[in-house]
Amino acid sequence: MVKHTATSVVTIERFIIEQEKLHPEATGELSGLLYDLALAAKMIANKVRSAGLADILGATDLENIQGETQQKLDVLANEIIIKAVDHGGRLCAMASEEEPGIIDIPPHFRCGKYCLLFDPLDGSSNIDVNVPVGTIFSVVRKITRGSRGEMEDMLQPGRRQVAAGYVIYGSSTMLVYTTGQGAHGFTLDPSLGEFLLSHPNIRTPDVGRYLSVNDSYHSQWEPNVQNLMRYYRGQDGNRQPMNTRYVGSLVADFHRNLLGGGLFAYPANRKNKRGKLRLLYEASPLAFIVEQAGGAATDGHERILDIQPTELHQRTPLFIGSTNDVDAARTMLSGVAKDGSALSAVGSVGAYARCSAHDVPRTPLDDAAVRRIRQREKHE
Ligand code: AFP
Repeated sequence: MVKHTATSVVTIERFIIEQEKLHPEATGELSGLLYDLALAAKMIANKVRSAGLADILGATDLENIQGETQQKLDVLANEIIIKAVDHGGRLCAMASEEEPGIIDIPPHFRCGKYCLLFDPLDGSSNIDVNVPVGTIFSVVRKITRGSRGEMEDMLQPGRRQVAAGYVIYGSSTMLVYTTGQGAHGFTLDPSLGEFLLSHPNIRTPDVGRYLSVNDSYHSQWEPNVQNLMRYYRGQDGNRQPMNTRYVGSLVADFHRNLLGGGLFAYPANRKNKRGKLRLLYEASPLAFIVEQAGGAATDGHERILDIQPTELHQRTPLFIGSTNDVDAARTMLSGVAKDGSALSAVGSVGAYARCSAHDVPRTPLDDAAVRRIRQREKHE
């Protein structure tokens, strides 16, 4: 792989082409799709940036499949993505968080070997108050025989993704993506109109600094989730308290934690038995990215990337971010440990060593490693 220095200017196009060369068998279809998505992201960024100026704010009367009120920018972003990718001959079908069923490729366009699943504008209820929003996408390979994509193609576990990414429309617009060779971030240079490589090979810290969770659900959580949150906050005396930061816009919360280290949690609660977030449009693509950056993601029992989806708009509880913090969730929610004291009893400050990318069981850290982590936490 080409080594880029901090001063070399690398456009996303150049980077995608360089990555493609690592696969001699590649046909260029995935590269073309990623480039089309980058173009869609620039178009959406443009709309988001001028949202306060144009008369496109506020909710429409439409309701999406989740029963939530759609914002006008959701509708626009959805259309922009579909139009940017439907004609390139790379896709056989699409699915969007904003649409009830599979989105077919128009009959006059050629079908390709990939399926795209996306959330066009996540966190859109925040648009009116100028809080960052984002786009999330996931690409899987077609597995059925016909030329058109079918439900079976869409309902694949996240580990089969060939690419995933997100775009954050914040103080600057950033696109972060992976094709399974690390997670790489690009910042949009508005004067050039190009995404430039700004965060090559992102690595997320093993132990998180931030905890992102909506506390207003506290009384609706199961007791084991309440205990887990007490542990993260250092209230049970078993770890340094994490800093709470919650934007309420998944991409913004995830992005901060990916770079700074931390855990985003959206547990199930009494009202939402499967949580709120969607497996295919939100949890799976972000799980692919976080694992590529050295982090992890679980629903509390199972690795997110191993969950077999059964429906397009399936929801899942989500604990995603720094590996040791995600391990604490898995350990406490699956009943292996009831509280943080049990975690430290197995030789951890909420920290388990990673054997490899995702294998379980994990080995407890040795005493020297625990001392190093405690030392590091003290200095943070
Ligand atoms: P909206 O798209 O309706 O704003 O929902 C955003 C979101 O799906 C995700 O981005 C947030 O993390 C989460 O919901 C916030 O949900 P709560 O308001 O229940 O905390």
